[in-house]
Amino acid sequence: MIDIKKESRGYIAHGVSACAGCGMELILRTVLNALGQDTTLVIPPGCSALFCGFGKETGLKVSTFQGNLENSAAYAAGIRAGYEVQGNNHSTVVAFAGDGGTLDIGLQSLSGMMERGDDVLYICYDNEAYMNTGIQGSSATPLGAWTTTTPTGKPVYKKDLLGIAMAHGIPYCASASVANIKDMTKKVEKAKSIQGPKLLHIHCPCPTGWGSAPSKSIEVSKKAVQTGAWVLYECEDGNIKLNNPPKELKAVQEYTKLQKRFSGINEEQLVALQMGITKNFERLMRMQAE
Ligand SMILES: Cc1ncc(C[n+]2csc(CCOP(=O)(O)OP(=O)(O)O)c2C)c(N)n1
Ligand code: SF4
Ligand SMILES: [Mg+2]
Repeated sequence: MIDIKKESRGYIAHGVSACAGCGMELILRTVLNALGQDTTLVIPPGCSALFCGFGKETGLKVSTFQGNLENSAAYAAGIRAGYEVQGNNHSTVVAFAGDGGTLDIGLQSLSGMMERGDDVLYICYDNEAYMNTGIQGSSATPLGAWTTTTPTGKPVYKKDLLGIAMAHGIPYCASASVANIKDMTKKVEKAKSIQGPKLLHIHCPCPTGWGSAPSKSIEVSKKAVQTGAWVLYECEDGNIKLNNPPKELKAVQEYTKLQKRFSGINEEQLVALQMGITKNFERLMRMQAE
């Protein structure tokens, strides 16, 4: 097999682009650089589908299939099963889906994949709303954040995707962020080396939906990690490990003030958001110690 990456730069064609400062594009480039040519991708509708292309054109240099929003995990499991029948146990099969396609619409098929133990790497890039259809709130939207369907700020907390994955007892799951590309690459490589279902939940800055400056995407992501709004950790065979956790969390305003989606947040919501973040961080630290 010719490794296209050696022939050109990366596995995404030049000239194919998302909005300026999009975290999703950086995540997909990083993931494919880590996985290599022998990868088969399933991508549902969402912003990442633009890389699949239209008609006879594609922006991706690995095998890719665009499925439906509700069943990326089922498609990936089916492809894996087909490869096994053909005697192919070397290709990495990956579902690459947004938060809406994962935590809401595709959750049932993801649960089935994890329960059956299919050898699939599932990656959710989490930009915390249905961005491709105009910024509707999802169950991954944080408390207090504006979206077109939560005009006064989302009234409830974000769903805990890794908690759901851990409850299925899968061999490996982890969170990652563009705030730390080295850490993300390590986790993708580790997931590739493990047999069975793996899930990576990757925080994905979206300047268009978050109202943040395109040039500040990495800074915003770093603030998410420093405030505990996004915790970097992994769970391997049931053992939780936080990856370089901050010694002390910064106040959540350090993160929210960089994004217009939080500009209308009221005092009560801000207190609740801070409380949820602190509680979640302390809970994970306790789970690590157990
Ligand atoms: C079952 C179904 N419902 C709705 C849609 C319309 N739709 C296409 S893309 C999209 C947004 C998906 O959001 P997410 O998975 O978070 O990805 P993002 O656009 O944020 O990258 C929606 C709702 C669809 N294709 N299928
Ligand atoms: S709307 Fe957000 S996720 Fe979609 S391409 Fe633009 S920056 Fe990326
Ligand atoms: Mg989304």
